[in-house]
Amino acid sequence: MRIAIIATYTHPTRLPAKERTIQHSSAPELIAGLCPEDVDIEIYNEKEEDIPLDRDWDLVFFSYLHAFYEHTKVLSTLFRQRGMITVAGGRHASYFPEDAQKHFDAVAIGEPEANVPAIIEDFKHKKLKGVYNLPSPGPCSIRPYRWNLLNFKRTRVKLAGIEASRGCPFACNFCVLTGNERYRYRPIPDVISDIRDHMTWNKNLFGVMDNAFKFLDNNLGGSPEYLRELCEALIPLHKIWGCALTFNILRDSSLVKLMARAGCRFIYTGLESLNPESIASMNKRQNKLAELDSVMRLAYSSGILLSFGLLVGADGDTNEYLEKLPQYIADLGWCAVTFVGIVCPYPETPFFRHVEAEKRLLPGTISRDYDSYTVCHRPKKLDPSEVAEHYVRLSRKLGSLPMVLRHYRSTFFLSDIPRYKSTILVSGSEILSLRNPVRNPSRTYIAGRDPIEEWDQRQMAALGLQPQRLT
Ligand code: B12
Ligand code: SF4
Repeated sequence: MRIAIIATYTHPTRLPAKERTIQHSSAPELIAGLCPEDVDIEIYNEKEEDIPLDRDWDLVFFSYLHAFYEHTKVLSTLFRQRGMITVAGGRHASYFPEDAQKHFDAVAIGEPEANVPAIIEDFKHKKLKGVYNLPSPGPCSIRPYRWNLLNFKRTRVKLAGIEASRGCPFACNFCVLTGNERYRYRPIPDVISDIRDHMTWNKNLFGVMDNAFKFLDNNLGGSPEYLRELCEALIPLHKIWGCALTFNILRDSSLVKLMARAGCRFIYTGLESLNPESIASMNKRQNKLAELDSVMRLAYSSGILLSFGLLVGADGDTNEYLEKLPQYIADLGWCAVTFVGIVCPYPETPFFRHVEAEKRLLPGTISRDYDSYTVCHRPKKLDPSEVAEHYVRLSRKLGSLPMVLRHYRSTFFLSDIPRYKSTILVSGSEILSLRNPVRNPSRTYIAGRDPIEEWDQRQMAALGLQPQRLT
């Protein structure tokens, strides 16, 4: 039996662009680990590689987010025309299973640990059902990912990823987890044995990524006690790792130092905004803006690169704030921003319900628009076109070479801990990548105004597919 597991992707520019990046979906390796050992498995990550449309598999699993749905429907329809059986899974499929059932043979809702083995068993016996929604045994049932299927010659800057927890205890109003996913974590011995006994290492780039991995968790610091125990257990492994976590952990000096001793070299935190009114509107009160300088000092002097994500278009944002944002960042003296996006009302979030009730969603949005690079709603104090203009300008400004040089200058000499300096050097490319989403001058970044990818448009017309309208 031949199985393909594909994480699909469409580029924010809506051009047929590929990107080499550390950030990939790890769903293919996870799902491969749930398949029986005697099947042939191929995994694909469309962010870096094209999907071969001429290959033959018996069963194709797709993992996709909202913005990749139209494209994934096309791929599924083409494969089904050639007799292959397709399965949809992931956050969008779980929220819109009825829509997905029109385009895939089966839809898996929620976590895959019980669903995937059931799908394969039913497929073998020609008894595939339309929907699989088996209760999840939770993250303690996570099996070792099939990292041995990663081909670092194809995905050259990918790092092996692992989950220690799922969900998040916070409740930011724009986050797809809020109200949908409880916070739970895995037994620490399971995490350690996965890393020690199963993980594979990327030896590219003269070894700067060797023995390094990333935690995929939305918030590795969901329980500070758990994180402390996890770090203690990681110390003997002598690995290098990165993660995403929340501001409250960054303020805990003994925990940040312990993380550095355990091999942590990079942390990503959703700072979202330097505007207190916007922070309050997002229900992101864990972010203490007055402590920004001290948390950065603590992280970098401990040997950890701390990078931030920013969102524009929140309800407290004004033209004045967004115009001055680069200056606010410059005044901080050091602040590596590696993600800039537009606040997105994902349909399963409290934010969507809020702007929908106030009739502030833009008309004519389709799932392709829900990518955090397209304005889908009308903020309280800005026009959608103003949000788009600020977004493009900020991405260019914050993703520029002078920003990288300032980042290097302000952080390079702050620690001598092994592999700190190489991490700082590699992070320059993540800062420059802020420009990648805005490399299409004909894109307006406003929902309903930009056509979807040309190839998808043509295929959809030929196959009779309609985009999924969300407003
Ligand atoms: C790597 C990553 C990316 C990669 C790959 C995206 C992808 N296809 O997942 C890139 C860089 C492309 C990306 C981009 C963005 N991302 Co991102 N990303 C992640 C991250 C850190 C890890 C994803 C991952 O590999 N997880 C591990 C895998 C195993 O789990 P999973 O993908 O969540 O899938 C679970 C289930 O859905 C299910 N499942 C998934 N696929 C399938 C398939 C089948 C067949 C089955 C049975 C089950 C199944 O199994 C998993 C375990 O329960 C997550 C955080 C997280 N912990 O998930 C955010 C996350 C997915 N990203 C998010 C966001 C907001 C973004 C961005 C807007 C920018 C940003 N802030 O990072 C963009 C825009 C994406 C878009 N255009 O819509 C949100 C959700 C977005 C959404 N649309 O729902 C998340 C949840 C982070 C968060 N809490 O905000 N991201
Ligand atoms: S802290 Fe991050 S993962 Fe947790 S609810 Fe907020 S945005 Fe989502």
